[in-house]
Amino acid sequence: MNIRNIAIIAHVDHGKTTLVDKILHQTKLFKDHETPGELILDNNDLERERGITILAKNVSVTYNGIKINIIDTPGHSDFGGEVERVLNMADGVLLLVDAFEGPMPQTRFVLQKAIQMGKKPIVVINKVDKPNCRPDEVHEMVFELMFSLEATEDQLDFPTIYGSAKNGWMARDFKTPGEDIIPLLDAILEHIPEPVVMPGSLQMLITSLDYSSYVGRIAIGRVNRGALKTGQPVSLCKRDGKIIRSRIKELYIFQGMTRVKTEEVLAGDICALVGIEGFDIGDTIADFENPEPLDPISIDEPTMSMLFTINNSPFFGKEGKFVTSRHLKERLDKELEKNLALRVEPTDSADSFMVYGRGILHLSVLIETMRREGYELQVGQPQVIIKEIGGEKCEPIEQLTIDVPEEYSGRAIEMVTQRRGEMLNMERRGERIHLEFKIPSRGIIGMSSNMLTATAGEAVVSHRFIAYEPYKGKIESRTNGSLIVLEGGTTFAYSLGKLQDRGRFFIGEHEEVYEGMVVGENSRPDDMVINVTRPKKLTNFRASGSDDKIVLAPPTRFSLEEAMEYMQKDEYVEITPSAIRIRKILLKEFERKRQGKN
Ligand SMILES: Nc1nc2c(ncn2[C@@H]2O[C@H](COP(=O)(O)OP(=O)(O)OP(=O)(O)O)[C@@H](O)[C@H]2O)c(=O)[nH]1
Ligand SMILES: [Mg+2]
Repeated sequence: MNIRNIAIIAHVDHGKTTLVDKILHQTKLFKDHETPGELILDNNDLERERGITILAKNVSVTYNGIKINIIDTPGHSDFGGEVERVLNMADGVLLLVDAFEGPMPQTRFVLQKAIQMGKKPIVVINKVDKPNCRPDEVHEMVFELMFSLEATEDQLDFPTIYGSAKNGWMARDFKTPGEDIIPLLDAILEHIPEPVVMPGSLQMLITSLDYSSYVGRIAIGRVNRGALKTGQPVSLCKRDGKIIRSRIKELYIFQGMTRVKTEEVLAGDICALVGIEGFDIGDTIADFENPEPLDPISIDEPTMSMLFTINNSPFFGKEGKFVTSRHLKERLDKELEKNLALRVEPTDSADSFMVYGRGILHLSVLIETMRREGYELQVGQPQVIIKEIGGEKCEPIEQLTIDVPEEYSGRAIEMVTQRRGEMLNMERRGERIHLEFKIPSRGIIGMSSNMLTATAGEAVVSHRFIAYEPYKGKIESRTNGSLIVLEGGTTFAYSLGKLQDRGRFFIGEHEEVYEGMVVGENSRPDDMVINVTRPKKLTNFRASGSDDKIVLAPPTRFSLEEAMEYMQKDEYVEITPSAIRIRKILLKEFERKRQGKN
């Protein structure tokens, strides 16, 4: 069969999408006059801006008469479940590893899944153009990692390709850079097995989905046995054993970056189809008369929850288009159609919903998308999901790695230990120290910005969920209180200037604020209410402003994720298309005092 199915897997930022890009270029998908730019696959706004892949994507190219279906996967650990699922469509993987960083937590996770599922790996040591990279050492590390993951003989006998996806070359040997990525394509044809097709009636596992507002949900998967035809009646085998009779309306295969309509798809190929009602990920599309389901696949359980509520700040409705609880509910319902790891539950209040996800990034991507669409909302502090397992209170635990220059390693270790992290390993890698810890997810929330500050921006931090373990006890969170606005209005340099020694500010002069808004961080542990809207009193002798050239320190501006990690339990983050503000849930000081007493 003239097909190869591969998934590209790696830790975040190791260069997967860049490589897929180059493969698409190399196989002359683009006519010379078309210049689609870089990272054409990261095609939604957020992916482009942040340079990360959020959703796995299928593309396909033809090389030497053979069709290669390629699945580009996200590298961030919040989306690990997605990678695991789409591996079901592949026979082999390209494991990309950064020639400088070497294997990272997510490398281990995705590789382990691929090894367990029996996929044949090709190792690509990428970014060999980086100064101080160490391809040989990294190669050795990958081998050891594979060995420790109990790879089979055949898997351990992996071919290795070196190169620079960015510079558009791949070669068997990193000392002799090439001009193109042909050596990688050759290795794929040579080493990745073609799909094995078993005899039997139709089977296709639905492993992924897409959503279109015209046709609704689109099922994506690989035809395991038999063939699919347009118009064909089929059975949909649900996870719970139920069988729904259905018919295929439209069939598509992947070609380059697009999907093309087709009449028939044979076993071994990957396709997308429209017309099946009521399917979920993990269901099997099977023969109409004689349905035989495949084993269902599991979907990651959420590990984090957050309250979503309508905006009820004094600035409600000023900046957004969609602001009511009905808007919020409809938007969340729509999201559930395609965001597989997301759960939404109603609360006692019709204005609020409990939203469950895989982590800060997973949830912040949703919130950021909503604000761009014109929504206003508020969110509560993210909480990890505590479970009772065998009568014991358990919490999510993560593996955390930190790479820092030696001089900062002491501070990094101290910070992690304070948050109930346990050091597992420490080794020198060149000028830097590589640290490995086990730590409750709770401890990681809010840590990364502090870690960067403590290490002069040098720390490379990475973490991923390992398992639920017994609760590790209280963790001290932020040790600074908030600076809270006493009276709404416009901020003045005069009043901000006088308060500069109280802490750091999140706002500058001439900004609109409201009572109860958090505008800074107190240098002391308690909250403090301050007056930032008082102008300098005019006197008869001088015109205002002439004598007070106040120099304000530039304010700290939080990104959405930073704000989510920074906020306290009694605060909300207010999100509108034009602003991200932190506020007290109770805006008036007397209300907060009264609640504090109860
Ligand atoms: N120096 C160097 N940089 C590279 C190379 N390949 C990719 N990069 C850069 O690394 C960054 C991340 O590349 P991506 O291709 O987006 O990485 P990714 O693995 O798809 O990332 P996620 O999808 O978010 O997991 C980009 O800034 C690339 O330009 C390379 O060979 N050398
Ligand atoms: Mg990517």
